[in-house]
Amino acid sequence: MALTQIQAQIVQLLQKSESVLIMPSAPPDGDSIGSALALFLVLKKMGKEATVVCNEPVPEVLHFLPTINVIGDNLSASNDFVVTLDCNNAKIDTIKTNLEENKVNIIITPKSGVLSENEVSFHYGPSKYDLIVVVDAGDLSQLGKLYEDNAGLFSQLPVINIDHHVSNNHFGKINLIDIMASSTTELLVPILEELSHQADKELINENVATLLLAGIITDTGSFQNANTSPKAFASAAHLLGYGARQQEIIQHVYKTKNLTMLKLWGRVLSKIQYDKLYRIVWSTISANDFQETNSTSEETGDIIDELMTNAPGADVVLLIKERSPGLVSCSVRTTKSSVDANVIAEMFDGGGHVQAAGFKIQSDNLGETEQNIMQKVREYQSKRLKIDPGQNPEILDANELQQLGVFKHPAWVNHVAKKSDERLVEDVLPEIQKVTGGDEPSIQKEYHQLNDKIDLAQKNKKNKKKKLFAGLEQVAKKEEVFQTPKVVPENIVENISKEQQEVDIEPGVTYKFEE
Ligand SMILES: [Mn+2]
Repeated sequence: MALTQIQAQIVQLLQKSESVLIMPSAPPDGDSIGSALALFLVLKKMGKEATVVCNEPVPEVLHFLPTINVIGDNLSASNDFVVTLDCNNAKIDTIKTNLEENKVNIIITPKSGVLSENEVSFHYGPSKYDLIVVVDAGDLSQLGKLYEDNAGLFSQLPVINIDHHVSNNHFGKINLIDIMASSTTELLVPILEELSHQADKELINENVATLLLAGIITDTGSFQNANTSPKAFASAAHLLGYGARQQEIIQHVYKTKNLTMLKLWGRVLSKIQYDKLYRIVWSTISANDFQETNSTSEETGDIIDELMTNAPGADVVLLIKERSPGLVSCSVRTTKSSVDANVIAEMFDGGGHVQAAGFKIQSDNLGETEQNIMQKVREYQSKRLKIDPGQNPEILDANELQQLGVFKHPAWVNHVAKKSDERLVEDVLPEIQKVTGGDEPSIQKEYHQLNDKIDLAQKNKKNKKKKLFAGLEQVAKKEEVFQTPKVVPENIVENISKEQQEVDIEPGVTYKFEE
């Protein structure tokens, strides 16, 4: 397939460069890390120097990714600030420096002639890199301190910006921005293939393919989010052809939910609120919640997405977190594309996609910030829904929602989600392998058939969700309840703890309880 002009420029620049600095957005996710490491491996195979740096720690669920250990957290780039003096008009006799409080004076004595300010210029010292590639970041501020501390580097070196966020502000010299792409890794596939083609050797091995597929799977929520396009399926199928280890990704990302995360889930559910009038579901996580459940803000990634599947009737889902002292962050999801999460996030100087976005607010008062956020989001909704501004919200709290049976027991949700992920990926992906190489109409047709399949799988998932609610109090207090029932062949579920004997059980499944 012919490359676009921008893709071709990127290929050319990558080929020309010798030492590339690769920067994923922070906090890192499966897509930003997958993109950065896939590019790293390919450049290394081309015999180039490559460095990946990220400002924030990689979430533990992603530690299985190949070559994850190469990611550094600081830049050894030169920070030298060079003052240059043009000596055409005067010969130099001596140069001295002296320190005066917080200033340094450079004293230059001419042998002959006169020096003037016109002869002085400034620049940064030579860098060990010759190119910067920023992946999956809408804005340079998403690189955090690494950008702030090395701003000079960014004006000195060419920057390639590869991203799929609506909010991307085209900060690069070359900008490959496709908001229709499921993920940044999807955008990298044709570029890495072209590099292979021109190098006349295969640069995409199983590890590279696994990294690229990890970006697609995590950014589409395992092909369930609205951004799952025909191209996402086609790219995924293509990557399987390269030997991408899809099971490994699913196993680590979706099937390993640790106890601390489930405890945090309990906290989130016990604080959930639903504004029926303005159609908003939200919850908060305080610094205390993180501390007492021994979890970190990196572990909240999936919570908002699972909150979504449990928010019937809501348009907007918000998760407000006290991320670090003085910093509150908020994840925004919308349940339909006519409600724009990016617009909501922009009201608070954040950004993202149409149905998934986020923002940060400097504040050390979570309660007050929550109120401010809710007020603005209600204003947004009142315009959309044509509600008289100032009309009182109708709020249901966790207990009322529990009585209505709206929210499910997290252990059950987890159990169902696991089973459904297995079915979705195992059933669907091998079939879309056939799509590779197909023309546009046939891809579209395949895609619609696959979509029907997914709808069916999701319907099954919903039917299977039983009212297995053992009480939110229990959720927050009893750790044992969170242990997911182990599924063994022939629908036998073993090692159910004593507490779970009180809950309903699914027909056709044999449960074995602990002694
Ligand atoms: Mn992404």
